[in-house]
Amino acid sequence: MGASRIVILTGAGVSAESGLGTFRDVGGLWDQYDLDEVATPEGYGRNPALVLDFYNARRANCRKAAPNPAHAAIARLQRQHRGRVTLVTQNIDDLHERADSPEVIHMHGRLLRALCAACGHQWGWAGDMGLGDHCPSCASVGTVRPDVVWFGEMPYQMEAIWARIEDCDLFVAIGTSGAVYPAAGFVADARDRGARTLEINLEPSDNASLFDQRLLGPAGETVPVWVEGMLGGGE
Ligand code: BV8
Repeated sequence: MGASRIVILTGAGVSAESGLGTFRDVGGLWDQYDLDEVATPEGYGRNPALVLDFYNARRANCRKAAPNPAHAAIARLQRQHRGRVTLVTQNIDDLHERADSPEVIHMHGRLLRALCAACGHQWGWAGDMGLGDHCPSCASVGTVRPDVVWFGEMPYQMEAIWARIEDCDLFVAIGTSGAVYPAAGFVADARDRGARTLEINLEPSDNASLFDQRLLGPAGETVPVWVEGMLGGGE
C-alpha cells in the first residue's frame, strides 16, 4: 500500500552538495562560530554587528549557490506524486524554492527576509544588512534583523506542521542530524501516529533508532533514486 500523505523534513545536509556548509559536520558552522554568539537573541543583543555579519556571509554564499539534484527531486515528488507531499525545512536558504518546490514551510525562517524587532514587520532582503538600516513599516533604525528563528525562539508554523505530521502515513527526514528540537522530535510524533519513517542521510542521525528505514549516501544521489521509486510505482 503506497504512501498518500507524506511529510518531508530537510536539514542542512540537503544543501551540502550545493556548497552551503552544514552546522555539525567537521568544520561546520558551529565549529567556526559560537552558536550562542550568532544564533541567539542574547548574542544579537550583545553584538548585533557580529550577528549581521554572520548572516551577511551566509546570504552571500546562498546567492552563489545553486540547487542540487536532491532539491530538484523533492520538487518533482511534490509536483507529481498523486498524494499530498508536505515539505518542512529547517534550512533558511531558498534552494528548495529555486528548485521549483511549490510549497516550502521554513520553520526556522528565511535568510532572504528581514524582520523588524520593534514592530514585527517582515519583508524581502537580498543584500547585506547593517546597523543603520531602517524598517519600512515603523521607520525604526537598528531594529532590522534576519527573519530567522534563533535558539530559544518559537519556530514558525508549528501548528500547521504538527497537523500534517499527525495525519501523515510516511515521514522522511533528509540531511538532518536530529540534534535540534522541536524538529528532531517530529519522527517520534509521526511514529506515535502509526506513520512509517525513513531517514536519508550521509550517516545515521542522533535519532536514527526511531526510523524504520534508512538510505545512506549523499542526498544528491540518494534522493533522486528514492523519488524515482516513489513515482515509478514503488509507493
Ligand atoms: C524552541 C536558524 C521553544 C538560524 C537554527 C535552552 C533554551 C531554549 C531552548 C532550548 C534549550 N535547550 C534546548 C532547547 C531547545 C533548542 C534546541 O533544540 N537546542 C539544541 C542545541 C539542543 N531549540 C530551540 O531553541 C528552538 N526553539 O525550542 O522554542 C518551543 C518548543 C516547541 C514548540 C514551540 C516553541 C529553536 C531552534 C532553531 C534554532 N535555529 N537555525 C540559522 O540557520 O542560522 S538551528 C540550526 O540547526 C539550523 O536551523 C539547522 O537546520 C538546525 C539543525 O541542524 P541540521 O539541519 O540537522 O544540520 P546539521 O549540521 O546538524 O546536520 C547535517 C546533517 O546532514 C548531518 O546528519 C550530516 O550527516 C548530513 N549530511 C551532510 N552532508 C550530507 C548530508 N546528508 C546527505 N547528503 C549530504 N551531502
